[in-house]
Parts: sequence; structure tokens; C-alpha cells
Amino acid sequence: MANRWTNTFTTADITPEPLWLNRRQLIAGLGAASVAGGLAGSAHAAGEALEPNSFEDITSYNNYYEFGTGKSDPAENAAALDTSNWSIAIDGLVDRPGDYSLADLTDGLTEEERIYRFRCVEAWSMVVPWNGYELADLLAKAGVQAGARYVAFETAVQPEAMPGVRRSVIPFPYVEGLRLDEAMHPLTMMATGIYSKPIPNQNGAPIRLVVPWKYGFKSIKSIVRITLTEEEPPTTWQNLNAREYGFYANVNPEVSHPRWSQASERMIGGGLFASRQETLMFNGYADEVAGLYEGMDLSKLY
Ligand SMILES: Nc1nc2c(c(=O)[nH]1)N[C@H]1C(S)=C(S)[C@@H](COP(=O)(O)O)O[C@H]1N2
Ligand SMILES: [Mo]
Repeated sequence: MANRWTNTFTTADITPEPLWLNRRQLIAGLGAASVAGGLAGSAHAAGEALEPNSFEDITSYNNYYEFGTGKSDPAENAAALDTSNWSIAIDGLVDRPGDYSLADLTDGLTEEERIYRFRCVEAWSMVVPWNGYELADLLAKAGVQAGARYVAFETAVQPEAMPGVRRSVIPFPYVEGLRLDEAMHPLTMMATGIYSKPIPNQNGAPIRLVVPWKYGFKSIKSIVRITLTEEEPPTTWQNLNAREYGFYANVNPEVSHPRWSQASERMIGGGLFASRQETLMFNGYADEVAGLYEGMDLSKLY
């Protein structure tokens, strides 16, 4: 599969259609065919093929506050992260709570490649070729119970390895959450690779969330716990500043951050004279996800 990157890539290649067709039960309210068509259509709607950033761009300009607040701190410090014998505790409203190794979680699943836009709340963006699995398939291993409405996530805390944790630059562990239907959406993935290589520590090794229609801070790294809950779980940035960061944090060019506009974004790797590009509603994934928020006031979903 690695040699696919040397070929011209179309969005239709991102997910083999049979994988979509297997997902009928998981795609509540949408026919599998329309989801497959919708994903293929999204980049066309955005008017361009997705041209991934270089591996170097993606792995040297990071936000991972456990390793420091500078963009190059994670790449400099994250080699110390111990990713050996990783397991994720899955608990809360599940049929089979317990510690799941990466092998347990991915057993029987086919790793997929997805080229996704990635838009940080700080108004920069990249295009990343992730490798990984749909979160819905991992959650199915634990068996989500009927009463579950939200999914909470937690990042590892390794003070010896993490200078940002030792200095408490923000409260740790870093925590995030999704509504269950967002978590089950076929675009939501758990990434274990980039460019068909194991995901580098600075990008959230060995396994991190990727939710492409939301601001990057929702895509929590190096996950050690997943809890299915009835109540909306707290999130790190809401805890820090609820007036600036909301639970939903859907990319929305029409709703400014209190301190800056979200109407446009700077593309990483574009060079000094690169022009900004317009930010797209739901980061270009509106066809697929707008239905999740029907009847909700999008201006309040920041
Ligand atoms: N645990 C943890 N996860 C995190 C962060 C963090 O500081 N700690 N930063 C978030 C933010 S703000 C962004 S933009 C993305 C950056 O992902 P990347 O470095 O792979 O581009 O990770 C998100 N996940
Ligand atoms: Mo971010």
C-alpha cells in the first residue's frame, strides 16, 4: 500500500467501497451508498484534490502541550514517550470493560488510509494521510451499551518523559469528548500511522483520535482511556476557558474565536509567501456531517 503515495490520489481511493458497504448498522439514518458517495464528493465540493503535506511538515510543526508549548517542542522532546506495551482502558457504559492492547483493539480489522484536512483552532491547516481504523469498529470490541450518549478520552501522563506535565503548563491529563453519534461517524478515526509509517510520538503515538470536521484540539493524542458516559464529559480547553472553546468545536468560518477570525487559514508548508485559503464549513465535510447538528444553533457550537 505504501507505493500508493507515489501515484496520483483521488478521494475515491481513500476507502475501498466494500468497507463502507459493511457499515450499514453503524451509519444510523444514512444509506451506506450515500455515505460512500458523500465522502468521495467532499473534496470535489471543496474544488480541489487533497494534496498531502510532507511527512516533515506534519511531524515537525505540532501541538502536544505535554511536551511543551512551542511548535517544535514535541518533535524535540517526544522521543522519551514510552509507547511499549500500550493498552487502552475502556470503561463506563460498555458490555466488556477492561484493558485492551493495541492488538486486541485492531484484531480482525483492516487498516485504512484516509487523506483528511486538518484545521487547528489557531487558524493553520494541513492535509494529512492518516492510517488507522474507524473508532466505531474499536468501540464495538467493548460493546457500547444502550444508555451511552458520549465518549470521553484521556491522554497518557508520563511526567518523566513530558516536560510540559512537569511544569503543569495546563492541567493534565488532557481530556476530550465526543457525542456518541459523532464518535460513531465513519469519518471519525483512530490513527496509528502517517504516510504508512507508525505514527511519530509527537503526533500522538501509538494511537490518537482524528475528527476531521472539528478543530484540531478535539483530536486527542496518545490515548490511554476511553469511557462511555451518559453525561457530556469535560474537555481540557473548555475547562481552561469555556468562553473561548466549546464542546462541539466544529470548524465554522462564520463563528470567530473571541480573539481572531476563523474565516481563513494559513496552510503549513506553503512557504513564506503562501496565501491564506478560505476555511470551509465543517472543514469541507459538511455533506457528511451537517446532519448530525440539524436543529442546533451552529453559531453556539464553537
Ligand atoms: N494530548 C494532547 N492531544 C492534543 C494536543 C495536546 O496538546 N495534547 N493538542 C491538540 C491540538 S491543539 C492540535 S492542533 C492537534 C495537533 O496534532 P498534530 O501535532 O498531529 O498536528 O493535536 C491535538 N491533540
Ligand atoms: Mo490546535
